[in-house]
Amino acid sequence: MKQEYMDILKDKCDGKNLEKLEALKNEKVFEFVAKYVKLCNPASIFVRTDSEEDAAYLRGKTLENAEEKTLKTEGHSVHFDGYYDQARDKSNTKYLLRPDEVLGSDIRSEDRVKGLKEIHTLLENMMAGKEMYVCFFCLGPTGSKFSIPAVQITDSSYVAHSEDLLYRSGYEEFRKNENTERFFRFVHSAGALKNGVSSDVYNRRVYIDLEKEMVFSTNTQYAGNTVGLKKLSMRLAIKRASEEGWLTEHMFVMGVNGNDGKRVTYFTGSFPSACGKTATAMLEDEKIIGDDIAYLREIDGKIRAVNVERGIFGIIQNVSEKSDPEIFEALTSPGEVIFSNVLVDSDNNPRWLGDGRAEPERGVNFSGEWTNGKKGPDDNEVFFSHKNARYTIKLKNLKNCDENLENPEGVEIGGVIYGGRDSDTSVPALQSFDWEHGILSQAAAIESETTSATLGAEGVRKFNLMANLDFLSIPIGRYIQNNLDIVKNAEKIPLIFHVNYFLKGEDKEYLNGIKDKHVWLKWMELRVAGEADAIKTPTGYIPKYEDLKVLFKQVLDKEYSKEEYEEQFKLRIRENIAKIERIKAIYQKKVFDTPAILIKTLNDQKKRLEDCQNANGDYVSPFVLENTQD
Ligand code: SPV
Ligand code: MN
Repeated sequence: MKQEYMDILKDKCDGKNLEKLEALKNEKVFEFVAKYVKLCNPASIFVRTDSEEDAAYLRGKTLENAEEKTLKTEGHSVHFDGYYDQARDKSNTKYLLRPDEVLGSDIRSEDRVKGLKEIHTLLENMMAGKEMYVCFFCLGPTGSKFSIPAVQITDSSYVAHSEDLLYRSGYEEFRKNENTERFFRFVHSAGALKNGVSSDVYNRRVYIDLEKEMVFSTNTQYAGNTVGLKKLSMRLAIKRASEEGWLTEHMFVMGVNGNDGKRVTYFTGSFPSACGKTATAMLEDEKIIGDDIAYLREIDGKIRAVNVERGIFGIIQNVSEKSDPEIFEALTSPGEVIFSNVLVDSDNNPRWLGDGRAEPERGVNFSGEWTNGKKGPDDNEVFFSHKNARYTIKLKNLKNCDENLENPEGVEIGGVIYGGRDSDTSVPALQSFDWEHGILSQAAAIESETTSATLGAEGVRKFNLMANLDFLSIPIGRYIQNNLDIVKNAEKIPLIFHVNYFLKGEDKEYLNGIKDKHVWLKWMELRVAGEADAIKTPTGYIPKYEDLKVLFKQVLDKEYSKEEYEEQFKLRIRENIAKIERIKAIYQKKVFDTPAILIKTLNDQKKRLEDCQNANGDYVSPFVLENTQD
């Protein structure tokens, strides 16, 4: 280690931790750590290897620092984020760009020089009196060509602990590959703490330096802003993937059993937050690999994917024994789980909205002592548990975790699913005509209606292509082109599907039950295997009534009526045309590099819809469409 780094580190780092660092023989790591030790000025440094002893040390620290408290069930703990720190801070998350770099108007950025200066000034002495945790991770399975090494520096034991559950340890990978020069770097400080939570919310920042593949985060604890390996790394990985010809997607990866369990077909799926993505990945009796972020590559003519993570940071609202038995069981059994922003009741048990039990009258939550009817500092009513309350758990603690989670080759993808919250336009399940049609008319056209879980009015449609808009670090048009190009040398191209779990009838009630998604997945599995027929419509292929009737019986033991099918799968032409106009306006007015083929694809779809409208009216029964097949 260069003397200048040693001089900085030896004051803060005891012999044991210095040894752990030196064993890596990696000057780039020494340089990075020394630079931020000097700037942030922690009281001490802990270096995390892959050992269980180090994991236990971090768990102990979370309790000592009061960032977590133990709950009644063995292995369970709770963490609270500050009252104003309950979600990703979109307005303070920015890319640091040089004056000649342009990402587009929907992607927030800041002048690189100015932003770097600001964040380095904020970080000065920010860790004074605290311990700095230096942690090594591997994004994706270890020993895999998909994977990316990463180093996280943080002064939050909660962040380090969460990362332990969510990511593969990477210390040994760094040690094996002494010359690793290119790795993602994350620097996080929770900043000043009051009652264990970040108190300086006005100086909350998440700044992304794409050039150095580095992200800074200050004055926040909420995992979406701080766990570098999650959404922060995703932004870096989208850029790297674009340069190297693969994809980083906001996708789950899961296996669906087919042919009476003799076949597994793997799917990836992209849905905006709070649209059923985790619930889909976690379907009972199917196989979960991941619920949030996937890397996809074309290898030997096939599209293969890995889960970037090894754990889940999932929304806990509405997880009940009835709706999500697999996860409910894991959340109520002994084992390592971090609950965040739930309520802790007088028995020291976690409680959350929609947990299927009688609502508590009092307890402790992210607002402090809570009783029914409490108003927060902003005068809003405080629910007993936050709508974005979450759980953090290792996937291997789930009964339905797939054996390929750690497969360095990933899994071959048979189908890709896109979805959003749409009350009145798309049918519940739809297959695109081909890859290009799916990417352009479905993935690039995702809109999702806001819920009461987000700020602002409810039911407003928000454009969110591939459910990835929040994380794009390249211009939108290029990102779409990358999605088109990934299959250009593929021999087996995955099918693309679109789902809508949120369709409502005239009475504003949902037309589908919460479990119906399982039927759509089974239908898709049959389509990939070539074992189900479909009806061609102007927007894509839809299931046949006869097939769904059988599947509803098999999967849910439910009689599925012709009337239900007709109402759910009728083609809503007026709404579909209106959607095309909205999406076209975005691509024509707001996106500067829209691929020409996108507008053509939307125009062709509009023409097919208009022809159908002229022949059949605004709303067309699937039975009519079936009888007019060419
Ligand atoms: C999401 O909001 O899409 C999440 C949680 O997966 S967060 O870590 O906040 O991004
Ligand atoms: Mn997500």
